[in-house]
Amino acid sequence: MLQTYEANEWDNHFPDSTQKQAISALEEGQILYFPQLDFSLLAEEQQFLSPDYVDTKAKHVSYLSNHGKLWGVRHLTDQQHIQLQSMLERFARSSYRLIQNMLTPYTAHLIMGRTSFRPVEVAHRKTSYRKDDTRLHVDAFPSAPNQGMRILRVFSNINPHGKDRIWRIGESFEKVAEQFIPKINAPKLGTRALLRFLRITKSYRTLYDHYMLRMHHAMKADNRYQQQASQREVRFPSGSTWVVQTDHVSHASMQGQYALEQTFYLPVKAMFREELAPLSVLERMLQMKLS
Ligand SMILES: O=C(O)CCC(=O)C(=O)O
Ligand SMILES: [Fe+2]
Repeated sequence: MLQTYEANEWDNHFPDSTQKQAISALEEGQILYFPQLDFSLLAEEQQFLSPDYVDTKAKHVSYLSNHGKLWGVRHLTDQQHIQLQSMLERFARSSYRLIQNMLTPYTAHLIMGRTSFRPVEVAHRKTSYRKDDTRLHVDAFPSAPNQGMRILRVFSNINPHGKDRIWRIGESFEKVAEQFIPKINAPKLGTRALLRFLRITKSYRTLYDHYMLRMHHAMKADNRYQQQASQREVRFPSGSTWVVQTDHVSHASMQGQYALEQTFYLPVKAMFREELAPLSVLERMLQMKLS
């Protein structure tokens, strides 16, 4: 479930053999775990270790490196806005370097997604079931269809009080899909075009996105499944970093405060074993093209 690496620098170079092994592990649904890879904050960034700067309507602070845009914030002076933005930019760049060093063959295909800062205690967050990440799920974003691309994420626990971030990891993607996909109806005619026309979705919601989103909702809605599905608790200590493809790995975030996260998108064609992609698994199961 976890593949552990002793690296303690974001620029650490990994030999080819380690990289190959890491890519295989990742594509098979394992988590690359770096217990000593700490993201340290600068002195002036320590002030942001408080939930006060997150807009109450948002789950966390978000940042788009390519656009230099920070949102989901409140109570910031202009100077603090710049400081917080530069903290997220530094994390975005560090994460990119880690992927570049560890998963070099992916780099040419990698698309930079959102960076987030998560200073709110996970266990206390009140949300609707669909937004409730304390329930086992695979990631699928309602307004940002990824059209089959892989979701590759880097998380760092930066808790200053030594508190773990606690996840549950569920069963394999195939097992999840076998249980939920047969119960999901095909989309209604015209709905996906309308969502795009109204700009509710940022790009066209493909059949793949439809099934992934419905599966995400169905998993979270099923209380019995949440309790009875085979699962394991995993603790990520403060000062550790992990890399995971969250569209493939069933996960739930149970406890923890103060994390940084970087999302990347990766086209399926960049994978060593394309047949392991959720897109390929669902296409085999439904016996049709989904992209
Ligand atoms: O914040 C976390 O620990 C992960 C939450 C989660 O499931 C997600 O962001 O997809
Ligand atoms: Fe998630």
